[in-house]
Amino acid sequence: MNKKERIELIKQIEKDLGYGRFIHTLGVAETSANLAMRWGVDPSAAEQAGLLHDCAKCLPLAKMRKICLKEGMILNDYEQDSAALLHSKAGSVLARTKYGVTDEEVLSAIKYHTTGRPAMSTLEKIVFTADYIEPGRESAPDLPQVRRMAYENLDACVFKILGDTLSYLARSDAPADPMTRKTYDYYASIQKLQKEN
Ligand code: DGI
Ligand code: FE
Ligand code: FE
Repeated sequence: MNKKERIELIKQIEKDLGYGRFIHTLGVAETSANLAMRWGVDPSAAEQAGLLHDCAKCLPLAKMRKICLKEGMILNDYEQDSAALLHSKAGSVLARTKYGVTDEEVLSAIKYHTTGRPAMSTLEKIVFTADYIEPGRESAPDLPQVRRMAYENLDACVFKILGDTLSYLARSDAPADPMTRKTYDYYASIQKLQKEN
């Protein structure tokens, strides 16, 4: 994004989101850019992904479904009825069609920001993590520790977030998407490998 595109995007996002969601979005964008500086990826791409990660969040579920289906996406039974899961997929479509994003890495970071996926790119891990640790978040367990981990060991941080998310879903009787479990299992193996070496 150049300077003008950045300003236009922030203006547009402010219009399209509720104010609370907009403030969260700014937190995720700034945190993503900071993590990008720490982990050696393009801060501008990270900021763009952060700004757009929840761009579909304020749409009705039926609209999210329509956006995904029009794109030929096949939705599983968990996604069909869950705005919590669908907004990231619909968001990646809107980022391209409505906000003109062409960078596939950015689109993918938006698409997987809720469930993650095995073997995420650094940018994907950054947006996934920034969403959880941005300054406006307050309810997650061990936040000070998770925030520090994000700057020390990104894979360990992603694993911790996935574990805590699965516990939270179990406590709330919400079904975990198979992708969230698969991502957890993958990062569990990565952690095991890192500890062995
Ligand atoms: O959109 P945000 O609220 O900023 O954050 P998010 O995109 O990470 O979505 C968070 C919500 O999604 C949170 O309430 C937990 C929920 N979630 C995360 N993984 C899963 C999930 N919900 C279901 N049903 N299944 C999952 O695997
Ligand atoms: Fe989200
Ligand atoms: Fe978010």
